[in-house]
Amino acid sequence: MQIDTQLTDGFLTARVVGEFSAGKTRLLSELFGQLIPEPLMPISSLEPQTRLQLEITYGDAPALSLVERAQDYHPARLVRPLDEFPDRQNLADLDPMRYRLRLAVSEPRLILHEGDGYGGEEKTPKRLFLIDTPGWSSGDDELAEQEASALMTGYDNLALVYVSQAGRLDGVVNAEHLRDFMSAVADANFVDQIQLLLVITRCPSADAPRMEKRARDLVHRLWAELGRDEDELSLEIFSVDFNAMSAQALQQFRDRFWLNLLEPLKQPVQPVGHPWVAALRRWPDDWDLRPSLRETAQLLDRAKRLLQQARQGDEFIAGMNMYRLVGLDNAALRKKVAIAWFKQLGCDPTELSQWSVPALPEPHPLSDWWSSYWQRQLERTLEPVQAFFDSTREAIDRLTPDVEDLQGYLLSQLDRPHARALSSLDGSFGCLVHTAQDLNDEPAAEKLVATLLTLSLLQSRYEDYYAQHADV
Ligand SMILES: Nc1nc2c(ncn2[C@@H]2O[C@H](COP(=O)(O)OP(=O)(O)OP(=O)(O)O)[C@@H](O)[C@H]2O)c(=O)[nH]1
Ligand SMILES: [Mg+2]
Repeated sequence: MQIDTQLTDGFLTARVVGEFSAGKTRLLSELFGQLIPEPLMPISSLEPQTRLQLEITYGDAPALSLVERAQDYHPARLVRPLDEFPDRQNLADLDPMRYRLRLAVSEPRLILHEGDGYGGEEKTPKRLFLIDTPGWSSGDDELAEQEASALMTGYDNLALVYVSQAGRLDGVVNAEHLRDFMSAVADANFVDQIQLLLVITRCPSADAPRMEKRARDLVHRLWAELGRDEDELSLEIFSVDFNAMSAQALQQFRDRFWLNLLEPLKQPVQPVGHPWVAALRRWPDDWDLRPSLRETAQLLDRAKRLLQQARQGDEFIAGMNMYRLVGLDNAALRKKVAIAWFKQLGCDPTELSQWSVPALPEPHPLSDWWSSYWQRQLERTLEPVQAFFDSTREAIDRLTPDVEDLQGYLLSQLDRPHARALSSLDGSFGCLVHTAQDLNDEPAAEKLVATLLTLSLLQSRYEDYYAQHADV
């Protein structure tokens, strides 16, 4: 159920940038909260911590892995899955320009339902990436410094997020980093307008208006120094203190953050639902159960029509009698009766044994259920029908000129198998197949699957109950 199908990696990213210990990783963790299980929670600490870029994107179930991916437009190669978030030391020998961590969370807002704009006409859903980057250190590690500045912007940016501690906003180091950052912003590719979200962490709420104004003035001044126009820049400022926020304030912050982040997409935000719903809606076309449901119903209908043809009133081979068979030997007599039988049915019913029960394409997530329940039930339902036609064939093969009353003979042989076959088609599985045809008009894949599974449970329970009490 949880296999991702049509969803592929998009090129669009939102990078989170800033000095070491600014609160970049904390911001992302707070944004996803309980969607990230404890062992996979990214590590925030008071010393430089993040070493590899951490891409957070959509997955039906939470998962963390080490991937090789130098550029946003390169496919990711899975190096190994991780069952807990590694600390800086454990990643020390990995090249940050080549390797990244990838954290999948079931946050539907990380799905770009109408694609990332690179598919041309084709708008297949894509994964959006929020990327946590290593912070700038205090300047004594030149290599780390270079890496940090190379990772500031992405190939195509939905937005860039700059994080600074309130207390460091006016610091010299931060001002220099911010200047570098602003010139990288000026050169970067954006979906629409240049979109900058600035988050001030450890900001006491009393200081918020003052800090926000200072931050805005600073950014605008640096932007003007680059010779750029204020109107080109869409700037949104947030001030938070994650350690002192109420649950309600945190939720308000999250909502406002997401709203601003996704704003350039101008795509309706999808309602948050069960992750299976999203997974089921992305099933490839050939996983659709409807054609197999229809085929099953057609098979049962065909069997029913043949059974109805097979008996006309009390006659199993209509209009035939011993008078019309006078003078024939055993073989000729049986042949003539068999031909009349085929004609009445409009086909050779021995073909019935070759009727194929529809199978699901491999690897369908419901293939076990289908083969051990659906196909099995269908075979059981058709068995008495086949048995009836086998009995007819045998009754014809036993015919001799001595039989006086042909119809009486056939009736005595076939009355019960025929009734058994009809009632098998009208049994609980036949009813389920009939009812399930209404699902052909159900547009929501998850409702179709849920209804079908519920009906099949109901049918199984009924059969169990019936089997237990049938003898009483
Ligand atoms: N009180 C308080 N602490 C915060 C806030 N934001 C972050 N912190 C703390 O600051 C420390 C650094 O946060 P991180 O999220 O690790 O910072 P970072 O920017 O990811 O740092 P690097 O990965 O080293 O670049 C952690 O101990 C956080 O818990 C905040 O709003 N208030
Ligand atoms: Mg970090």
